[in-house]
Formats: sequence, C-alpha cells, structure tokens
Amino acid sequence: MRDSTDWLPTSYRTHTIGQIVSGGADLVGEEVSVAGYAETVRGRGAIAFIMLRDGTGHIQAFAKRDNMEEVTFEALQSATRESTIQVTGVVAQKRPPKQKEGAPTPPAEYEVTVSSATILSSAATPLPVGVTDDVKVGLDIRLDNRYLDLRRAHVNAMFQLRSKVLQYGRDHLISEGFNEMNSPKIIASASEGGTNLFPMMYFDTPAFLSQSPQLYKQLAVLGGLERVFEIGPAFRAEKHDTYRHLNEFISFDIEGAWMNDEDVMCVQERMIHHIWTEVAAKDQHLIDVINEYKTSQGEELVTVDVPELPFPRISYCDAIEIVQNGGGEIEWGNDIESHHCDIIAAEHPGFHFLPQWPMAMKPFYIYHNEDEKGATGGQLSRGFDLNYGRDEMTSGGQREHRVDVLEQNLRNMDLNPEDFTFYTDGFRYGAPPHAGWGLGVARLLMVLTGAGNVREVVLFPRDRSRVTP
Ligand code: AMO
Repeated sequence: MRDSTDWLPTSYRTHTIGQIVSGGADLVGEEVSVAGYAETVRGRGAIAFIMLRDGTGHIQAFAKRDNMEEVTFEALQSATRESTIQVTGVVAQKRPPKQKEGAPTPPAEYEVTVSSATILSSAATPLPVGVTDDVKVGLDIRLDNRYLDLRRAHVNAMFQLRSKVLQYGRDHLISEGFNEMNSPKIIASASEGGTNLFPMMYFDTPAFLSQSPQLYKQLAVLGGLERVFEIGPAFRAEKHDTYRHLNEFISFDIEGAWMNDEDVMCVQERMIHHIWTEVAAKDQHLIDVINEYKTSQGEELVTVDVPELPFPRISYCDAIEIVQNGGGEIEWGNDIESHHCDIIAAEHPGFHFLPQWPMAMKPFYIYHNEDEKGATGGQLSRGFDLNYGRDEMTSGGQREHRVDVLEQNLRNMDLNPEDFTFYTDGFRYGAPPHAGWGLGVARLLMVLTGAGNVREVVLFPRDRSRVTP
C-alpha cells in the first residue's frame, strides 16, 4: 500500500484509510470521513461490517441499524462487493481478539463506527474478474476488464512499481545533466526500417506513426541540447505474437553529445543500478505484495538484487563463439536469436552488453570505424544491445556524425537520402560525435517484477488482436 501520511483531505474524505490505520491512536474518538471500495460486506439483522479499501489501506466500517437512518443502513447492508462507499463516523479501537495467556499483545487495530454513509456507485454482479478471491481467469479476460484487474493488490503493486522505475530512471538521468524532451509521433519517414510502419493520413499527406524518437533525439543533440532523454510511445506494425512484443510500447531513450558507445553503456548501467538500488531501499513493500501473490500461485519469488557494475561486455564476435561452443548453430553475420541467447545466458544470467555488431545488421545511423573488422573481415559497428538472460532490453550505439558516410549508409541499406534531408541536413553545419540508446520499459519491468509477459506490466496493451480497452 502507498505511504499516504502526507496526503491532504479531499471533498470526499477527511483522511485516507492508510492515515487512520497508521495514526489511529491519535484519532480515536474523532469523527472522520473515508471513501473506498467495499471489499466484503458481512452481518445480518441490526449490524453490518464493511471492509473498505482505498489505495492506501483497509479499514472496517461498523454500522448499527439504530445508529443511522434506516434507508442508509439497508443500503449499506445490501451493498455489493466493489461498490464505492463514503462513510462518516468516529474512529474506535477494535476489540482485540481473545489471546492465549502469555501470548504477545497484537498491534492495535482501528475501525470506523458509522453514523452516516453514501453509496457512491453500486457494483454490478457478478464481477467478471475477482478482486480479492482467487478465481482463475485468463489474461484476455483480465485485460478486457483491466479496471477491475488493477484493483487486485499484486497488479496494483506492479503498476506502482512501474511509476517508481520511471521516476528513478528520470531522476538519475537528470542528475547526469540530461534534459527531458518530446519528439513528434507523427512522422514522414522511417528510422528503424520501412516495413513495420503504421501508415496514417495527415490531412492530405500520407504519414506514419513514429517507430522511435531516434532521428529527433539526434537532431536535438546536434542543435546543442547536448544530453537528452525521452520516455514516450513507439509504434511498430510487427505481426509478432510473443510474450515480449507489442505494437505500441514505451521506449526510454537517451542521446548524448561527445559520447561514444562505451560512454552511453556506462550511463545505462549506472541508471539501472540506481533504479534497482532505489527500489530495494524504498519499495520492498510493493515487491512483498507481488511475492504474496506468487506464493499463493506456487511461483518463484522475486528478489531485488542490485546488479554489480560494470555489466559484462561480450562483443558480438565473442558471443558467436560462446554460442558455437555451447552447441548452437550460428555464423558470423547471423542475428543472435533467443535460443542463442539462452546459451549466452547460461554463462551470463544477469544484465550483459553485446557491443560491436556487424554494421550490416545495424541501422544506417550507427557509426562504424573502418579499421574495426570482424573475424571474417566483415565491417564491425559501434552498435550494441543490452540483454538480461534471453531477452533484449536495449539497443544503442555511437551514431554516424559524418554526413557523407551517413548518406552512403542510407544508400547501402536501399534507402533514398532524398527522403531523409530533414535529418541529414542537421549534420551539415558542424555535428558533434554522439551516442545513445533506447530501452523497452516493459521489458525492464518484466525483469524487476518477474512477470512472464510484457502485457502484465502494460496497463492497456496494444497487440495484433487488441485495440481496446
Ligand atoms: P530497437 O528497435 O531495438 O532500437 O528498440 C529499442 C528497445 O525497445 C524495445 N522494443 C520493444 N518492446 C516491445 N515491443 C516491441 N515490438 C519492441 N520493439 C522494440 C526493446 C528494444 O531493445 N532507435 C533504436 C534505439 C537506439 O539506438 O537509441 C531502436 O529503436 O527493448
């Protein structure tokens, strides 16, 4: 549950439930108003017990027929689960349950003795997704009813963690002098290859949804913003149907002037180290909620083990050797696929960088040094990936800042430099060497929360078969 000790009153409540639960001793005898979801409603005849839940905790509301208007009592007693209710009443210490002699005194618990109440909104029955009871429903039904699914404690904890991860990542980059920027999401040409663009009409002109802030973060750096980052949506019209691909995902990007691939790998590992350190120090309660659920399902628990720095660097050439020695079929110039990554992950189960990919496998904007050749004489690049286990988290690299080489790269990749003048012209008036990366936020969260599917950590995922809710 959230720490709500500082939250101010609103029109609907004088206190959060968390404030009463944690500060009840000072509030006993005081009249408060709280509002929340009715988790359970019990009691017959003259009394009713409503377990109320808001985002900060749970508290029992105790209602007596002779203590309020008859219609109010009737409405409370017949309230359906998950209905939203506002109650006003006096805080009282709950009578502790009978203890065995000599047993330690349990911590004090508080309840609200209701004097008036309003049903703000009645919940329909049955609930399509159980909130507190463990009814097995598939991911699709959960996603169709995400507004209810999100009320489940462990799901809610995952999305609170997601917010924390973004906050800690952002804090870290700001501490290293990066400026937050926003690039357009309606674009005229591809940055990551032309086949996976979503086309759209921009008034009378054909346009596309952005695949990546790539070209714009570079232009911002060329313009002298020096260090930038962006957390924003990227759209890919890929017909994947996997646990780690979506057609809209949040990409966490940086770009920095006067930096090479190694420099930005260092930024990335420091940022991930900071995120893990902060979560371990401040958010263990959220991890505990996730683990409580995992325990109930017999799943492996998650631990927040702050990764050691530096992360291993396994060059593309070395990775190929590891895969070959591990019995995998791969040759220099092939993509390193998931089943190959499994072999590498057996040696490097945590975060590890894979730098210096062949130039032919990297986008046109990646830098290469003519002297750097692979085992078979093929041109190496300054492009890298960051993997965790079998999954790619990040791609990045040093960028090509020599405009003539950049235009040649475009031609080599069967792209027309004429279509990219809005970008290449930015390199004609003095361009600093620069580098950057793009990190898939949902993939990082999969690692942190132990989720087996990116859809678990994306509120309203978009995939081939889902555009609602
Ligand atoms: P890339 O295309 O590798 O690189 O994307 C960067 C990271 O974004 C995540 N990602 C995805 N996540 C979910 N669903 C998808 N369909 C998907 N596609 C990519 C991955 C991936 O590592 N411009 C470069 C980055 C750069 O060089 O700065 C780029 O977009 O975690």
